[in-house]
Amino acid sequence: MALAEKQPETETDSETLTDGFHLLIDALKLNGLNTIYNVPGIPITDLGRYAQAQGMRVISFRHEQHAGYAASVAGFLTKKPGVCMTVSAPGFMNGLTALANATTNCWPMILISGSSEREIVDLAQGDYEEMDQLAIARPFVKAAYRLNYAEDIGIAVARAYRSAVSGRPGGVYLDIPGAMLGQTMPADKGAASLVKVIDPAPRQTPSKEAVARAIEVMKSAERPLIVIGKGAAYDQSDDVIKQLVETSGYPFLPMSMAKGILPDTHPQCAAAARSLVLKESDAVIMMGARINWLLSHGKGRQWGDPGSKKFIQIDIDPEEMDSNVEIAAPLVGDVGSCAQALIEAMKDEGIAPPRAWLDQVHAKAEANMIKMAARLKNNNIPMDYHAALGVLKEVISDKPDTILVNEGANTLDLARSIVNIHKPRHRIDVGTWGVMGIGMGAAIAAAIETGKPVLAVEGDSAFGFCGMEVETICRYNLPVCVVIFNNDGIYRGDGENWGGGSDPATTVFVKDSRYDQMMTAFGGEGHWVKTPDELNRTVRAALESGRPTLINAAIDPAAGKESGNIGNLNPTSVVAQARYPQARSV
Ligand code: OXT
Ligand code: ADP
Ligand code: MG
Repeated sequence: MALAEKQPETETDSETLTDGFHLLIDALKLNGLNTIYNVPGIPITDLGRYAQAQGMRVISFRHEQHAGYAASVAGFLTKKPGVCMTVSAPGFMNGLTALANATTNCWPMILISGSSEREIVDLAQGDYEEMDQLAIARPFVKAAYRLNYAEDIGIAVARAYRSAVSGRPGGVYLDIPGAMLGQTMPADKGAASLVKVIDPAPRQTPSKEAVARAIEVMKSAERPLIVIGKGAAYDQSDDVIKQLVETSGYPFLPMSMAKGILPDTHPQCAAAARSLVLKESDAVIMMGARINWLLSHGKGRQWGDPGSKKFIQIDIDPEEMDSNVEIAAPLVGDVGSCAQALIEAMKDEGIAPPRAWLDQVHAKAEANMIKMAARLKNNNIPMDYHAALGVLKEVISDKPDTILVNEGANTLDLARSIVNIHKPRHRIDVGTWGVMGIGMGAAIAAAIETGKPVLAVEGDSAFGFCGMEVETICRYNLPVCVVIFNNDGIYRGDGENWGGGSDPATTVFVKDSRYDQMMTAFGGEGHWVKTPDELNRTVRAALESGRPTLINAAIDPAAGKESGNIGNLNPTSVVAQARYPQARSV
């Protein structure tokens, strides 16, 4: 339809008219999207105000990237698209990183950005914050839509919702040229134009043949394993997953954000025997987990002899099959339906792993846990990671409802293996990209969406990417306790300038930085702690009080490893090794 035919009505009675602002708010609310994570500015400042006036929760951040991370985590936690709203060009670009991260992690999110008028953008006439945002968003999302007419808002929001959550979830971009918001139309026609999505992510059951194929693999398995990924956590079929694991008797290995679907303390948990189960297993059920870099692409020494195992893969996305290794039994569908189908098909098939395999896994896990336990109870000053995490492990065990947010390198890798998670979706971390800076957005979304206490365990570098959002935490008075593992740097705080100059090393920060004062600056609690005992007392007090708190925990600058557990991914060369003898020791 031509633009001229769609000009707004001319009545002035605000009772009988509605506008783009209100239709957008009504469309979101109609679909149960009641929270917006945003940074205000032209042209969406009033949209945020009106949304708040209409009863929506509008959480304003200091930077769009963190509003975006919060929206994506809201999507992960709720199975509904998290909504982030930004201004045009620079605000949009800031939000786009988070939108791309949502797509990468398979989390549903809608980024709504204000934009300049099409006719000016298309002729590149230099508008305020001009950018062809729709085109730029496309490579990073499942779908990107532009809204030119207020009367299309209903259908556009429905399409965005459905695109974000159906099939493999991901990011969706919705472009709203500022003038569209001001368009008016009769209120009754506007109300009739709204669309409530029905069954946007239908359950998807695998075929009988596919299930039979999987059962054949399971029947011949001598050393079976179930790898559970964050797609399973997202699915929220916690009881069915538990039933499958317990009925099969298979050891299970949780990927980091799948920890807690079954508690890490479950007798079948093989997290502490990771190397053994990956290498020695002969049949692996992948459940909502991609065989990507986090699993060495299913190849190499970690996985034992090539061809030594068969894979069954449960995934909502058929294209995921055979992406890295041959999948003997693809089960395309949602985790809950596939797990249920397996449980039913397993009956009377006598599927049970040989005792010897379970004993072997158990013995390895026990040995690793005993080794670990011995390291957790030290009182070294300065503290090392193990002592500090030993404290946090006990705290989470006593308060299992606490949601753990975790980022950094050593801070991440050690917390993942040390701190047990007891409930589903109670661990949020750097995800598939290993991205730093998700911490404060994730903590804010976790607190807002669940109302539960949040413990954010942050490397000092990781925190630096998002630290200003402590003001947001204070402003909304959220029950978030941030613990910074302050080792004065990235990986370690004792690096040196290899050129011998007076500039600090590339990986070190100001020694003994008072991050705690950032929280007190905004009215929260701040503590600088140096012993496990002080850490224990202050964290427990923070979680009990629910007050925004930042605990600056002094960690030995020499305690960390270069790149944590993934130092092997750093490129090097014989030239570099010869030129810099130091390179061999980091
Ligand atoms: O079986 P074996 O014997 O092998 O033992 C294993 C387990 O069985 C055992 N285990 C246990 N033992 C006992 N008890 C229990 N409960 C237990 N559980 C497990 O422990 C071992 C190891 O087990 P794990 O951890 O499961 O296995 P592993 O081998 O590590 O698993 C492999 C992986 C790949 C699955 C795992 O390592 C993983 O998930 N890794 C994720 C890594 C990641 O994503 N890292 C973040 C990125 S690093 C880097 O890129 C950083 N940057 C650059 C940058 C980034 N990322 N982003 C942006 C926007 N810009 C720049 C930066 C700047 S990190 C970083 C900052 C770092 O500094 P900080 O100050 O923030 O942090 P610090 O390092 O603390 O200073
Ligand atoms: P992890 O990092 O925990 O290993 P990944 O993010 O790599 O997990 O994998 C998640 C997988 O789960 C993706 O391939 C995605 O398509 C899939 N997935 C997402 N939601 C569902 C669902 N409801 N049912 C089945 N698979 C799902
Ligand atoms: Mg650090």
